[in-house]
Amino acid sequence: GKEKWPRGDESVWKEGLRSADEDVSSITKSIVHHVQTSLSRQAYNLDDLGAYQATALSAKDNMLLNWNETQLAYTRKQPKRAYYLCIEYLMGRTFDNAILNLGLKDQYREGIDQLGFNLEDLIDKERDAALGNGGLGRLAACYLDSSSSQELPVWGYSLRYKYGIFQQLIAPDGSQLEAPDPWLEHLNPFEIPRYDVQYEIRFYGQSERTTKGRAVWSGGQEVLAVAYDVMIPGYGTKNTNNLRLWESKPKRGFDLQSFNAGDYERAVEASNSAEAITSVLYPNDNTTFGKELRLKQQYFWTAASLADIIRRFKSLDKPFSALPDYAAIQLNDTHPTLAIPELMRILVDEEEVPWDDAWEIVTNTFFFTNHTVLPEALEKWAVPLLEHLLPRHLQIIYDINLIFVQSVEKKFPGDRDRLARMSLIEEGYPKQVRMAYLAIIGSRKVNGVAELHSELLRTTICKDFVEFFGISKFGNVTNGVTPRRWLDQCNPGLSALITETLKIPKSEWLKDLKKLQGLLEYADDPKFQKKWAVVKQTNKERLAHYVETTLGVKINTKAMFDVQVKRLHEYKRQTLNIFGIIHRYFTLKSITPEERKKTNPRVVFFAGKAAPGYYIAKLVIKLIINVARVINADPDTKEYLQVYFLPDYSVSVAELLVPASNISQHISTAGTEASGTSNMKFCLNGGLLVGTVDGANIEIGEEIGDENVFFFGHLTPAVEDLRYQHTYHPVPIEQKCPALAHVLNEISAGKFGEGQTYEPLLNTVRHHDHYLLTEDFQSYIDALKLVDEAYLDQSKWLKKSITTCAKMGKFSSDRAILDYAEEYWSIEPLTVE
Ligand code: C3B
Repeated sequence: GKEKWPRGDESVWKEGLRSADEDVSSITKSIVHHVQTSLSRQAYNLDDLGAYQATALSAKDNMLLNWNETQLAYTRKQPKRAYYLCIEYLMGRTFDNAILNLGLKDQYREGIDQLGFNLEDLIDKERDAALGNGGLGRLAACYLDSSSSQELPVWGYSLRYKYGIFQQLIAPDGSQLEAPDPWLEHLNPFEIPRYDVQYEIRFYGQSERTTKGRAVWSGGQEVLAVAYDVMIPGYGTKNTNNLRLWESKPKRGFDLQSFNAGDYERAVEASNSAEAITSVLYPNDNTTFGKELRLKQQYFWTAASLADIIRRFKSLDKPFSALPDYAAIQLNDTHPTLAIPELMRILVDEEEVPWDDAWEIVTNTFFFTNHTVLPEALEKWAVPLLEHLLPRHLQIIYDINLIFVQSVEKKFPGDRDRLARMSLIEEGYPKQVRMAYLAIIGSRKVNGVAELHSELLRTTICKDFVEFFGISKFGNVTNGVTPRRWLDQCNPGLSALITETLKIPKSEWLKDLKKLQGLLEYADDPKFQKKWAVVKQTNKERLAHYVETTLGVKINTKAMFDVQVKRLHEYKRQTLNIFGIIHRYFTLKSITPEERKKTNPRVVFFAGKAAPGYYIAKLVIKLIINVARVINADPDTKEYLQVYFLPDYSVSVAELLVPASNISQHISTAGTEASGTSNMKFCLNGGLLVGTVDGANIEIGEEIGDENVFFFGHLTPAVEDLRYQHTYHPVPIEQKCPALAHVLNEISAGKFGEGQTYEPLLNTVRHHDHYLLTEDFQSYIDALKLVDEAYLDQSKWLKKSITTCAKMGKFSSDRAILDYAEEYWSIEPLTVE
């Protein structure tokens, strides 16, 4: 028969539908409406926070309309979708980005002005959504922006942590202190609770094998996963994807059985433990911790996400063998690897798919990205813990392993060492499950995040697996960053200059970043260089203003701004930087005032958090702060060298620092930084790099020309040999690198506060020197000398700066996400009309 309108009168429905508020007067009406209703306030008692909330709600309405259209289009057209499972999304602020992507920033600015507020002040009222530690989480956020902007059907899945990454405070003695980040304590205008989307997630209990490889898992504890949706607007398109965050809740308000038995306390305890699962983000970056609650988080999130994906797939009424034609699931690092045994469990135990067919489906649905080769970051879970928390999953892992090991034996008969090396189970007390190996064998393809890193994977961690599966399973997708947030939004001056110079609409180059190459013909043009320099200077003053209001210090904005901002980690070598600064300070002290006047004045900024349990990293912060204290107060040198540690680094602080830098430092020991992504952001904003031949630095050099990067240090192939020598044929640091030895001795002697405090840190360099500071120090100092010389010739410097920006097109996350879409997920753009 004829299709009927679902309910009631279609025309009444259609009349009720709202359209977007795109002109200034509809925008102000919508804001006033939200003040009146959503906030139940009035013009008379509205402060900046309230005005921000009402304005954000109005922007949310606009996004929701597009979000609805997008989801409807997906439901109707049933394209293959990709699901990006990442345990961290470091989103930062949403409002500014939303109105930019909607193309309504000017209209909102004017509307807010008419209502008597200032747009920038309102933007500043938003708290960062800091559900991530560093690079991995920020990459996920950039990829969501690009997937919407490129009109790709991609959904993100993660956890709705009640507390994001901790707030960093600095004690008077320079120690890092941690405070919770209650980011949800005010209304969050950008999330939609979906109380109708809930799944029950089981933990503990017993698993009993039945027939045909199946089992029944029962008992234990059941927890509810409730969905919260976050809209991801694309730039210059209606396409608006979704990030679905799970919150844990007790299954019933509290455990009735215990309640009836009169044990109220126990009942409340059960409800607390359910809620604990999504209460806080683990603050470790590039290390594992092995805590039961973390494993619970991983399973809770992957099980809820898979239940959701499978429910959606089942509504299509297709056989399970078609799952890989409708869904690609990206495992971002090993954190969601339990999705592999979980999908096996759903298919085999619940849907009664034969084991081999289920495995075929699994290995065509999942894709795996590795983000680090650091051994301390390779996840392994103790077998007894898994057995206790997820008994059925452990059985499945054992079954997968048995079949896998048999196939290895078949291909390499009698090679027992190989079997032990490749087994999912590492022998020892206790036995451990190697999550990376499970992710490799359970996925269609595996990739690293920069050329060097992917090559290191193929030759180290994945070597045996390359020999078993063949090389074509192991690819590379070099990371990228979104030019919307990391240029247009954070550097409006540069964005405007680029648009004016290229003489094309902003929307064109922002979505096709290779178009920046059009700037090359102006790289030598003095008039253009002047404009370029003015933009940088304005950004430096904006940063100086921020520093003045937060630290209460005035900064010389005429000096070169030198920035190192990233998580504190020994492999990232903030130590090299601070030791270099001390060396520079001693050098400045040793020359005459006349000679000093000829030097290049430098202001060095550090920022970054240390994991709360990472003792050495915290000592580095303390050292930086105490060195800064001495240097900044020295009347002989303070005009030429200043050092600042900006507390509580965040996405929003990065948006101030990145556009203001003249030079930034990416100086990890060769072979340790998988990619790095802030290196891309600095270059995109015309900042130059000092860097090692590591991660994406290498590809940046290839694009912009090695002569435009200040490279230094040993190369990856030398690292292993050097470490061997340090261990077995150590040479005293006084011989190996006298300049560095002098720096360490002065620290020991108490030049920067109680020397004893720093001994454990200094000893990591004096003994073993795993990160090879003594090997790279001299070449680092030499590189910085070249930086100084280059900066003194401003016209040459500006040419390098313009050329750098112009050639950064490759590093747009649009390129990266399209690469995943084509080479991995096989999904296609779908334009929402
Ligand atoms: C990071 C790596 O340390 C960076 O080199 C890389 O650019 C980003 O991932 C994105 O790929 N990383 C992280 O932030 N956390 C981890 N646990 C592992 C890697």
